[in-house]
Amino acid sequence: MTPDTQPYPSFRSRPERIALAFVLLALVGIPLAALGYQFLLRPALAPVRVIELVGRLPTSEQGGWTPETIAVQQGEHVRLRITSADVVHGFAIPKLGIETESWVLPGKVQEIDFVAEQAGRYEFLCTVWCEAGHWRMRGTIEVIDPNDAVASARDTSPPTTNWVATGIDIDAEHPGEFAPSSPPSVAHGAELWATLSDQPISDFFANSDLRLLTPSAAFAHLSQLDSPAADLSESDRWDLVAHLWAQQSTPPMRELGERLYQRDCTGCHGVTGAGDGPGAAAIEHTEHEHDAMGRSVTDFTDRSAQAGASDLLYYGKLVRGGMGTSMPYWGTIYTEDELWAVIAYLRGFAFDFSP
Ligand SMILES: [Cu+2]
Repeated sequence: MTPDTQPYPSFRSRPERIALAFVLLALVGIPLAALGYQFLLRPALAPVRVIELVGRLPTSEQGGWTPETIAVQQGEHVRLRITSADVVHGFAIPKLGIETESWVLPGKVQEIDFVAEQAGRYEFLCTVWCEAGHWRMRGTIEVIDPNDAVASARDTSPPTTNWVATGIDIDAEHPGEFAPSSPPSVAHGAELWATLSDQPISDFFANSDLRLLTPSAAFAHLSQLDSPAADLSESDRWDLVAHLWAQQSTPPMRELGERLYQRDCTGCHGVTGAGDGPGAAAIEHTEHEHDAMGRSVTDFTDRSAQAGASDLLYYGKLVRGGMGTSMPYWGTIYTEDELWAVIAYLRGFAFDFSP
């Protein structure tokens, strides 16, 4: 075979081969060295700020987290060493996406390494229902940007939607004028909706913000509108209402809501939403009798109460927290998306979301 007939050029001389080796080395070696520096050498060289954090039952002396406030520099490499002085606790800084992998056990230390990139004030909390005062096991971590005092002081609470302006009294009882006698079926409601294709109804709901409306009010509208929906049975109309509410969220959103609810709310509201968590009884006996408003732990399986509650009412309750009760101000802990996800999941205690 002569050189002219070869289909591809080849490097026959020794200097050419050496030159090629150098080119390849540069092409592969330089990015590798940069990555190695970024992910191996630099973290190893950077100083790590170690913070010891101890959890104690809130009712004990020095109860809660010690320390309760932590300040770190933006971009600083922080290592939290978390332990418990008494019972099983949990630990999370929800808005930084930080959570211990498992329980915080007495005598055992869990380490969490992180770099806080965003200046601001973040709440951390216990994620295991440890006793009636569990909700008090919270503290704040402040991430300081030395060049931006405003950013450092920024509260990470969600922007207050104008639920206050709506004049909703979030502490009042709010039974629905109408309520379903059994959990309305989202799946059946979707089927009915598809067959209705009715202009007055679609127009009405396209122009209403369902977050401001109660299911009871939506049911009343369906019953009054001059449309075939008004001729449906009561239970069918409730299925339509459930379908409309289900449209407000997606399955992944409700899954997120479920994770948060099961982690943060079951202590008092119970696994099935019936307001019968281990904390509920303790609250009734200790705090509740001092609660001038006479509130008790909300039972989300109470269909009348759910029918009378707009999503915005739940939003307000979550953001503000149950002032004077054991409920924290979730507004400083959850993101806006997380707040709406929890609300979407709560509806599942009254509506049947099964396909
Ligand atoms: Cu706890």
